[in-house]
Amino acid sequence: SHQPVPADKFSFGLWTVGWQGRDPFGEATRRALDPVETVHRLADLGAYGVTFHDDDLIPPGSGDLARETAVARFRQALDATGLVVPMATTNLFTHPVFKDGAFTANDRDVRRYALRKTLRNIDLAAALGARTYVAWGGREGAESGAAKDVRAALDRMKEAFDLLGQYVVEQGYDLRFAIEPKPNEPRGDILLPTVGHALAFIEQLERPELYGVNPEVGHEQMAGLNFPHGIAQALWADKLFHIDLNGQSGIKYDQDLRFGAGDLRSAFWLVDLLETAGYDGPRHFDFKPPRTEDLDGVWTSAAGCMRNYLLLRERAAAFRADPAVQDALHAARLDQLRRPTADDGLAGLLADPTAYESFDAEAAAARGMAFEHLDQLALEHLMGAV
Ligand code: 3MF
Ligand code: MG
Ligand code: MG
Ligand code: MG
Repeated sequence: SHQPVPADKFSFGLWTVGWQGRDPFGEATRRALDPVETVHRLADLGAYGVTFHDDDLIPPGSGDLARETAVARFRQALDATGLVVPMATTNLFTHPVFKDGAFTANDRDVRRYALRKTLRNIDLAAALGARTYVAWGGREGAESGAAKDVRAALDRMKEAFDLLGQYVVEQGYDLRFAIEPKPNEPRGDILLPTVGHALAFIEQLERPELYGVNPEVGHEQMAGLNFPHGIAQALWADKLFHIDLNGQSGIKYDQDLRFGAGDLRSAFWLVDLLETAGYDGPRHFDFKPPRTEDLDGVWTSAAGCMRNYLLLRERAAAFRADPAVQDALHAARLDQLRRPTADDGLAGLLADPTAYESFDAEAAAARGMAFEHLDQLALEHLMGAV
């Protein structure tokens, strides 16, 4: 069915549908949304979860009473709709105090404030039942060379994540961290720019098992990278803790189009991968309904994210089930790739004359791979021609 249901595990950030359309060149084009209204609208559309930055839910500068009221109203909406909070995150980028970053700001007092702000929202995330805490290093970066000592900044980044991990363990929270890479925007260059950088960083932490990644479609594509390939490596490393789905057309600013818009072919392979690789986390949309839209357009855009995912899920399943595709996969020797190269061991490999002495490299080189036929079948399925 193309009608989303909670079992599909679709979730949205408050800041996505709530984006008012402010950009570097223009003012807001839409009014602010009340988080309670958002929870009800998302539930009506068939989503299962809602996520938030601390500041999305609790307006910055709120006193204790206003904070408690905001949280209580939100909880009430969750209870009324059955929506869950699978993930929460911290806004460490909007306030001017974070202009040089948060965990890696050169100012030590800014770093200490950023950690306290994060720890405070981790308490709220745990209280609301979140199992994943996302960390996007919004302004952890630089525009010029000497402004950031990158090795010292990575020491501070590690220090921050180790402290956050220690806190979660000491509090007994059932919460893991998902680091969100992004190559640039709003800084000229951002630390941990890609999935690969983040995966390597995690291995340097005190408790690597507590940390994974939250890759975003557009962020990897901004770096010119193949998103499904990055996701496959994260899955291979058991580190795909969460995912930000949206659309992007090539290497340009962070477009945050609705899922399915932008690079549709890449979206097809992404859904094929998520649905066949056993990923069972949220399908989280981090998109921005374009500022051309009124609020009706916002909800149309949100519904489109989910519908496009479901359509692609159907198309990908049909592709995999097609006997012609199975033949084409065999002809392209995908089954051979799954077989170990030297299941006879190093000694067997060295002793096997067919592996080298009598191997006919010219004949092997002349064998076509039949990938074009395979990819054409994929396109036909994607375009609904079969
Ligand atoms: C920026 C993003 C962020 C993160 C969010 C969650 C505002 O490009 O993608 O969205 O996803 O901060 O940590
Ligand atoms: Mg984006
Ligand atoms: Mg983004
Ligand atoms: Mg994101």
